[in-house]
Amino acid sequence: MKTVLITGATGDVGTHLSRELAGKYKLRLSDRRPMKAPKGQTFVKADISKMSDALRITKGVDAIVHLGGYSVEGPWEAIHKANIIGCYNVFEAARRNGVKRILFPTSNHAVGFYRRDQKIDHRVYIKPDSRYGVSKVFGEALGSLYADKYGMQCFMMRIGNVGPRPIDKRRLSIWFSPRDLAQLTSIGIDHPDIKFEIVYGISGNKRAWYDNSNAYRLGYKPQDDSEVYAAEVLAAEKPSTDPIAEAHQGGVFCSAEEVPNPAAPKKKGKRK
Ligand code: 15L
Repeated sequence: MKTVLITGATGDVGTHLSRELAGKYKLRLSDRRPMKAPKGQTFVKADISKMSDALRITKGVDAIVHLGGYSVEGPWEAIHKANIIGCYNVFEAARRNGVKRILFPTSNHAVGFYRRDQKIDHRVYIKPDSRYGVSKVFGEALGSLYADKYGMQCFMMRIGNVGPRPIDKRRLSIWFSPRDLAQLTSIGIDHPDIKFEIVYGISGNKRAWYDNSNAYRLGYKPQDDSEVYAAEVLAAEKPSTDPIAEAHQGGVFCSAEEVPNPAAPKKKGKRK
């Protein structure tokens, strides 16, 4: 059984992922916040903005799913520490420890300034919608560098919005169910022929803005489609007062300076 490190394990995506992958891999969970590891998994407390911590947690694993970081638009200092320094530390620590495979859950916000009437694939040039989006592009660039220069196998998932169900009209296009997240992550961990790939982390949504053919080429067969929730979600949707958010795929990330985490609506700038 492969040993897989999940950073940012106490966050929303990390919680869904570790639950879904339990039993399939030997999971080593890590975060700067403490948690009790479920049976059969281990937890290691670490702050990835410190290289010594990054080196400690990446030792002896077969693959890394690097979820740890600042997960929404917010102050540059926080994004810089977690998503630029922290992300670099994880890639570099993986290289020094001889870990070949790294999965980086990048974000729809790396390309959030594409308009909603456009369909984009994995080859479009980047159009980040926020400082957060720029930090995700930085992670994609690190993946490309570490693949080309050091022969690492890097799987970049531009994640939409993970949750048990889509929460609003925009998320009907980018929803990613936990079981589809687990399936795509497993492809990233196990596919024998990964060098550097960008895929979109979304379910098989009828309303998708993405041509996800690269994920399908690698064997991804999503089981869910947000369309089953569409009538209910649209009936609850309030009319938009933000034409910039409404026109672009990244929504409010395109217009706001701070965005609350939808998984924790009362707290700003919560970490994944
Ligand atoms: C993201 O990248 C965030 O991590 C998540 O909290 C959501 O805001 C999501 O994008 C989204 O676009 O809904």
